[in-house]
Amino acid sequence: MVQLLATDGTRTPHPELDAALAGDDGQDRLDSPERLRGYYRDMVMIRAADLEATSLQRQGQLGLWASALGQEAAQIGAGHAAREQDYLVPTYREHGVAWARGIEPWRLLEMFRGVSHGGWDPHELRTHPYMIVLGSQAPHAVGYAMGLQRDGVVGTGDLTTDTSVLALFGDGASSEGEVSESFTFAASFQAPVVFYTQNNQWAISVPTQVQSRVPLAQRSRGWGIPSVRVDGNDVLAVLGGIRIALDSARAGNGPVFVEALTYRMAAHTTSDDASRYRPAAEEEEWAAKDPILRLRRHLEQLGEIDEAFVTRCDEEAHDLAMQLHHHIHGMEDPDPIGMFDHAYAEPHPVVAAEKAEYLEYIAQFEDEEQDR
Ligand SMILES: Cc1ncc(C[n+]2csc(CCOP(=O)(O)OP(=O)(O)O)c2C)c(N)n1
Repeated sequence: MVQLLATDGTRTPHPELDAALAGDDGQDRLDSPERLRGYYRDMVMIRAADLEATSLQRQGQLGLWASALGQEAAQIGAGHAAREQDYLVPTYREHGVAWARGIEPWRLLEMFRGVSHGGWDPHELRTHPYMIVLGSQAPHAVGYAMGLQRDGVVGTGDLTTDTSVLALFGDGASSEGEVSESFTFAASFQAPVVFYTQNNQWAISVPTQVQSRVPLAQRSRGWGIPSVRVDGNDVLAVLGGIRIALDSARAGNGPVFVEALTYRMAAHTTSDDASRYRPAAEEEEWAAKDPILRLRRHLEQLGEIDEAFVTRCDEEAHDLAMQLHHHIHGMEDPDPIGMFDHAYAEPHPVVAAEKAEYLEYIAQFEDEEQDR
């Protein structure tokens, strides 16, 4: 397993990843103190948003919340490893990835409230809408990547236009047939796609050992897809590992599989009680490997963080949580008729007929209202 930051924050040299973290010619290193502080702030912000979302669900303001607690490094590292033009295909738990791509957290919460049909413009933010169907990310990503090949934006040598796709899915989803089929197509066509599994150890109540008898990273090798396992609680290992994989794919070398070993610190969702199936000792063991604490220790060792910065991050995170709280509490219910407006870009006779029928249906309640 590739690790650059030990649990106590000590950095281990790694020639290949260190070179990847050097960044592009004429630009800052991806591990410069300023950027490290940025990743720290990102992780603190997204954790605060996550905890607030859980509270909002408990207050009846969200239908459900899938927490990414503990996976902040695996997500912030991946989000920043992608270049601007890359296309990301996320699951339903990628709040850190979304943050790194510039998606405001309230857009995620609106979806979990059930009042938004997608949340953001996937073309503008180069990030696909969340998808809850396990494994569906993989064929979407491969198809998109094959399209990029046909558009001629792979392997030209221009890092600002050559494009890769990052397909995100969980350890449980990696057992889905769709992922195997996607490996086949990606390998056959040498598509510019990186498959990325955050192995958070549990697929609801099923542990990873039951999903696979070998480390997940090995699974793609039968397809001839090279793979690497990185420490998912080490933001630099994730950042470097995925940057190398995406750059290799965009250069035309075909797909890569990256497994990040991490831990889902919370329950599967707010509908789940992890204490029913997960030993408390395991949770404690992983709490000691907290990704935010690890980066903070590293910054302390470098002498590049002080109390004032930590306090400022905490205050900003608190403000973000309060903004989310007020935004969600103050939300009006959307007009239900709006759901027909976003099915197709252009008018469609079936949707038009359904809309007319629905308008007629809700009109009867308005009549009843007037009669009363
Ligand atoms: C095709 C499909 N089967 C089953 C489900 C129900 N389901 C939702 S999440 C989940 C577990 C997923 O675990 P994993 O892929 O490890 O991702 P994690 O939730 O841990 O991030 C299941 C079985 C689903 N959403 N889609």
